Amino acid sequence: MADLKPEDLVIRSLGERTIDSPLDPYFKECGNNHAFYSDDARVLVDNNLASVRQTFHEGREPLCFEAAGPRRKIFFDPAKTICAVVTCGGLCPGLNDVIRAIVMQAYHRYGVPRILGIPYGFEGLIPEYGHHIINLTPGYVSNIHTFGGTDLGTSRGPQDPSRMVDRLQELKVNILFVVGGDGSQRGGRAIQEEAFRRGYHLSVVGVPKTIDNDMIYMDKSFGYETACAAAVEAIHAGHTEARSARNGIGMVKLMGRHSGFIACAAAIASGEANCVLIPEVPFALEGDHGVLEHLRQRVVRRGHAVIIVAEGAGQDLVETGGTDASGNRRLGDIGVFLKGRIEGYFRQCKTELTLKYIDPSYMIRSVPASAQDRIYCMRLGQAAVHAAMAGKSGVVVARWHSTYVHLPVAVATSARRTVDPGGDIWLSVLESTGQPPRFY
Ligand code: JJ5
Repeated sequence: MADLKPEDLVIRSLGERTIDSPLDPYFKECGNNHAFYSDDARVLVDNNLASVRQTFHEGREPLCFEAAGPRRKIFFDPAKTICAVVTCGGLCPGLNDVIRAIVMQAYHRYGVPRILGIPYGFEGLIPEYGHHIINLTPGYVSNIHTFGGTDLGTSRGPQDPSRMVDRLQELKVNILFVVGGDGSQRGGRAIQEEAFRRGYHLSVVGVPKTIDNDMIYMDKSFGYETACAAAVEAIHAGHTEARSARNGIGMVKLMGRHSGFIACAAAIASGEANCVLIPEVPFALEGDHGVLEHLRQRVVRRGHAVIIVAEGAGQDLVETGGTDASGNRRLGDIGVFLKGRIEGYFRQCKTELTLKYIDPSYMIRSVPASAQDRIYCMRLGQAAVHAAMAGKSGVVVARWHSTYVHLPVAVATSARRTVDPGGDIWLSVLESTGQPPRFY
């Protein structure tokens, strides 16, 4: 969001906070006197010193996010609070860790006795689907983080906010945690607005999910590092296949509908990629300076090549049509398309070729989170519970400049983060692959 204004960053609360946090005696016992955060604690949006100086120079305060963390006074009386958790959209490493963190924090730290699991995404709030609400206890969630996927189940797509609020009211839910992507966070906001309209005190707090790492004002999204590590394994398989064949090409398609962060990171980390194609950098296939001839020359020179293609790359070249249940535009399969074109080109040039195409998307999405991602999911889940108990609503939790913050849903969903073709990540890709700066 280019032109953020201070009022865009104000976090809505359901009302005055009058209840002493049960964490107060706990923190004292732990010897931590600094654990509570005031609502005035702020984190700079732009921490570049020159920008900060400029805003002061203009007589303005620099733009800041509200810091996340436990509040001394909270809105909800834990003993009378009912929480619910829903996971939406595609799988991402760490979903179970987030569910577990929310349950453990709400139950053990705040003393919330009842936490409901909404099955299969927003569908679980529509009775006609016949899904059964799950009673989430510490016992239920204690081991779920050792598995990938989501123990709650998931589904794509929106449901009628009014009907979902009917169901939440019926279940007497006070707090809804939405673990999902931008569409689901917008869905959560629609629920929050409908509840507000009815005068129903419902706090909706989101934990943003995007395996593509394309959220703005987020250092990194949960599961992204785990996904990169799994993607490196797939690249290694592609490299092994390529090296073991005469004139072998290993082609690996990685996630990244609009942002090629996984493709770039995994390619750099693997040290085995010779060519990376991402949505942010257009490329030509044909001609002396196109991808096809570059690959052919590499194969002739070195006997093999490894090419990484992000799913959203080269969409100008492939047929597309329609949208999926989440409203995302259906992408043409650039992997299958490229495979055909590469094989056709080598045939035409009478250059022998063995091409192995690997599409590891589901293997990557379904792995359990790495140790670092587990820690991160735990912290995001804890921050979400603190925000909700304080009565914050219409927010997602994020980590920005290494600090946990509250972002209004409207800000978090206002734009996506992409790889800067003139920036240092892409430069590292060019340096590590040796591919030309442009295919034209
Ligand atoms: O329209 C979008 C969009 C807008 C912001 N489509 C995909 C991704 C996107 N973003 C980034 C984003 C991703 C996940 C979450 Cl939870 C959020 Cl809030 C934003």
